[in-house]
Amino acid sequence: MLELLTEKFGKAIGRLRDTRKLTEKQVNDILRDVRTALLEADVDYDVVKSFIKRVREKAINQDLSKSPSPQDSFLVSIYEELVETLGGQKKDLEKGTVLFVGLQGTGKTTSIGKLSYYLKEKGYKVAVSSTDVRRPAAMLQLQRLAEKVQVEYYGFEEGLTALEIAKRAYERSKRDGVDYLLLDTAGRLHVDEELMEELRRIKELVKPSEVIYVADAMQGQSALESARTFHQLLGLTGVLLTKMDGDAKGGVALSVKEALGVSVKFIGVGEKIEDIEPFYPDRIAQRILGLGDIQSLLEKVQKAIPDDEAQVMAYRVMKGEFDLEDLLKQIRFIKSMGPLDKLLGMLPGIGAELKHVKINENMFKKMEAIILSMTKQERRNPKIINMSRKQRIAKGSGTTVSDVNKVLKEYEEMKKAMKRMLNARELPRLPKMPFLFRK
Ligand SMILES: Nc1nc2c(ncn2[C@@H]2O[C@H](COP(=O)(O)OP(=O)(O)OP(=O)(O)O)[C@@H](O)[C@H]2O)c(=O)[nH]1
Ligand SMILES: [Mg+2]
Repeated sequence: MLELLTEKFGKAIGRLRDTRKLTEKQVNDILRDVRTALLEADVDYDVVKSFIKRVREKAINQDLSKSPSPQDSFLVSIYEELVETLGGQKKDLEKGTVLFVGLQGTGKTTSIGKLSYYLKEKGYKVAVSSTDVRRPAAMLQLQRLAEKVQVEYYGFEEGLTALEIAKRAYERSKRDGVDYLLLDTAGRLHVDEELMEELRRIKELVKPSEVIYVADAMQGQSALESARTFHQLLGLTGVLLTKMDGDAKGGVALSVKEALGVSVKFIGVGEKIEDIEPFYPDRIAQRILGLGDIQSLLEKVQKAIPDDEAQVMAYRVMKGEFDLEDLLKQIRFIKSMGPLDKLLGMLPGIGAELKHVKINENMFKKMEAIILSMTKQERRNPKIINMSRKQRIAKGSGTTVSDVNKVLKEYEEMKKAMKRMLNARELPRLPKMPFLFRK
């Protein structure tokens, strides 16, 4: 996701870091690179123009030559304006009835499933319902998702109109005291009057707290054209961008705020139920600028490793007791966090390079198999693993002795690295702003 932008920005930022003195010419050169990066990533032309203008004005007003570190100041300007372009402050989803609208196949129903999961995990009471009466399969799709996530699905007898369903679902949600009622609507191939009229009347009836436009990021700028029509008629309050995991260049994410005046609130990053992320402009800007998305990464890790487990493990590492049982646990945690390339993409500086590396998920499976073929005693005390034991382990896991050696070596290195890390006593606190990169 956003790899292209990250890669292209990387070039401009690299140039910035390599300069000793930041002259006006260099500022212009860097801004030209930034401009190209944005245009190539399919960011709306007007958005690019105004972005560059704002950064340049900021640079002039600040008088970079007077700054103790002109490079950092300039980079901060780029960062700040990027955050602004992406929507500024992250805004939460208002409680109440949330109406999802958009063209056919953009991911409305799937996203409602994901979002109901996301909100339920946060402890909210969620219900979903579908007004897509033209296609019974569409309602069934939502019902299945609701069953999977275990949130309430409001189904009604056949033959009701979309409006009647909306009304009943709304009334029931009030009675049930739900925090969020997520209301699905039918999609169309093109913006058409009948659909717009139906949506308008649903809106009037349920007075939604949010009207979320679901857009397919792969469609690039054209996704925004129809969004404008929806916005005029319905007054959107936010956008959910789906398929950000695909080959989308990501430009839409940067164009939404300026084009519509509302922000992206969530992004879909895969087909699975947990593949949804709230959209944090500051974190995304950090990611694009190659500063990594440390915060999101931490959240992911914290979710996968329960606090007390993590503490026990840290304590064991410090005492030099980190053994292969612990490693096995770690492998399982990592696996439970989902595809590794997604995870690593959030790390500072790695995102852009990652494009060329193929993360070998099989490696983890192999490691797991090897460790599982060891006896408990061996896992607790890897020192006793001699040649004949290695042969037995290799055979048991369907690998070779050299594979076993690799795992053992990796374990030793990991143990050392972890110890070093914890010995640094206090891990540096993560700064909110990217002041990190003085050479
Ligand atoms: N890769 C990927 N696929 C997605 C994402 N969101 C949705 N999809 C896929 O997009 C397809 C369409 O999704 P739906 O949720 O049925 O779309 P819809 O907007 O409800 O479609 P209609 O009801 O026909 O208008 C499905 O195959 C989803 O799995 C995403 O974030 N990433
Ligand atoms: Mg649907």
